[in-house]
Amino acid sequence: MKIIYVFLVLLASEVSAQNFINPLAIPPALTGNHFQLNLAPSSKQFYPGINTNTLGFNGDYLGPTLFIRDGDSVKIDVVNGLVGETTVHWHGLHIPSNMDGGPHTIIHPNTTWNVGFKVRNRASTCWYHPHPHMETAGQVTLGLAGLIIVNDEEEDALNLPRTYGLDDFPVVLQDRKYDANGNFLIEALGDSMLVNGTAKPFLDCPSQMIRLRILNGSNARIYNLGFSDNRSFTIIASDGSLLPEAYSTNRALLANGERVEIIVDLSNDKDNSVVLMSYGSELPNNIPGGSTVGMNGNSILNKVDFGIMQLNGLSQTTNPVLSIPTTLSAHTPWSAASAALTRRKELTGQGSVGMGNFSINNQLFNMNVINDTVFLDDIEIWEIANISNLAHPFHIHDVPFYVLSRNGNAPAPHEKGLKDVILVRPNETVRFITKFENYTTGETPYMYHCHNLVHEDDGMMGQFIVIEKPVSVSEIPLAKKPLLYPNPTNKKLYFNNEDEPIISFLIFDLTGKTALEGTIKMEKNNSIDVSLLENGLYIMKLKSANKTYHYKFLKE
Ligand SMILES: [Cu+2]
Repeated sequence: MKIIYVFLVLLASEVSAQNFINPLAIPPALTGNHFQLNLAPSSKQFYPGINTNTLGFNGDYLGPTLFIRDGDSVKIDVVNGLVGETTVHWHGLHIPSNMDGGPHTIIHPNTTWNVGFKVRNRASTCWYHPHPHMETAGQVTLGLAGLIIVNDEEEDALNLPRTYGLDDFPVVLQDRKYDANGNFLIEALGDSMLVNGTAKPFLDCPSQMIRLRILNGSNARIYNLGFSDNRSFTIIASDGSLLPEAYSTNRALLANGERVEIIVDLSNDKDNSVVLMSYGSELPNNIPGGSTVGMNGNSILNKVDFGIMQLNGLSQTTNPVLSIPTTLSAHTPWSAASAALTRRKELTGQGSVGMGNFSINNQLFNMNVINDTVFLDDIEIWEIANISNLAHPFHIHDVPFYVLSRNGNAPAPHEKGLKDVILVRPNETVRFITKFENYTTGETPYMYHCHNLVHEDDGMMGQFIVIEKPVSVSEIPLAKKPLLYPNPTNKKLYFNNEDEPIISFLIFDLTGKTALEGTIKMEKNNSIDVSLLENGLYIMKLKSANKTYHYKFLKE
């Protein structure tokens, strides 16, 4: 009982005392082109004398930082030493869907998943974490997450701090809640902080420009980052790239799954300390962490300003970075006019941080339903409208995007780089543009979802496939693919299925909504009556016993 009592006192002093007594753990760096990640159960003392059950990649909590480079071919062997199934998703990387580690790509216990891909990303801070259906929050809470640092030539050429662990530091933010035995509770909001798995951390820094690569690795809490003396800092990167221009500010709002790279000027801070804070008191009620009320959402860290980590200024390194460039990175976002279509996603439902009936377009995730079909090399605008009562961070796999507008306004300076998570507040509509290039999906769809891990596990997720743009009917060689004609049509679509009997069909519109479906009698020539469909473009899926064919047709 004595241990438990001491433990609770430690937690209660978290907010008020702000005593930063433990050196920040820096995850080991792995370089090269072939990595091995072993997932295994473990335990760790976050507080002295209290053992907490954990999961880790190659260790007791979190995982190593993987350094990869644009253009390189990379292999990762993922060994599942857990009791149950898992998947591992490479968040932010543009890679084939069967390597993406979504919920369909299960790694069974005691098996190895061999991952291989070519790096096609700009210099950025990405991360990896499990993505099993309905169990993501649980596995991430116990410790399964790690960073990926992508390098490229453009970033190499800039005078930026980039010596890992010396002037360039990973900062993984996680709030946690413990039970009376000191084990993690799988909940939306925690009541104490871990940074890189360190409680009450301090970081000894050279008194010069330092770079923090900050990941919000929390289940639901959103951080309003700033420093205890309200000093300005410089944002240099968003999720998927450097920003076009360095942006000086004294606050950075960081939602779940988002990354921000900041430069902090400590050149006048030798023998001085400054605390990285979350100014939670400034958050509105509808941002997780900004409200003191709500089922499954209570926490002593809510709606208050709290210290996260103390930076101590020590001596400078031999070649300190003392100033950074203003212009960082070249960006030419696709123009809205080049988009093939606008796809609207409504964030729907009502609830609180840790529970509710949140969904996307009023549809809960179903592993067997493809919500959207995208054509390879199409540029699309996605319009994310939050009509629910809570802010949600929307994340899309496969491709990073550029923000076009937020409630009609041009993106803020810190949202002008590539992103893969975007926070959408209630009554907000965010439009982003992206190009679905390089990869069709084959058997494995890509995901999009709310990155509040509790909402994601509860079904606030959808999936899309990327297929070759259907060629015109005249280009389809006979017998390879059933003929579909006439196209356009105003009444009936005929298809010839001499070689391979078609047994069913599904017609959906370009937003993925099913318009018509049915079965086909096995006869030589068949037709489908589409006269009741509204005029417009549709996708037709014809299924034989072994194959599925996709067509685009116009009803007029
Ligand atoms: Cu959500």
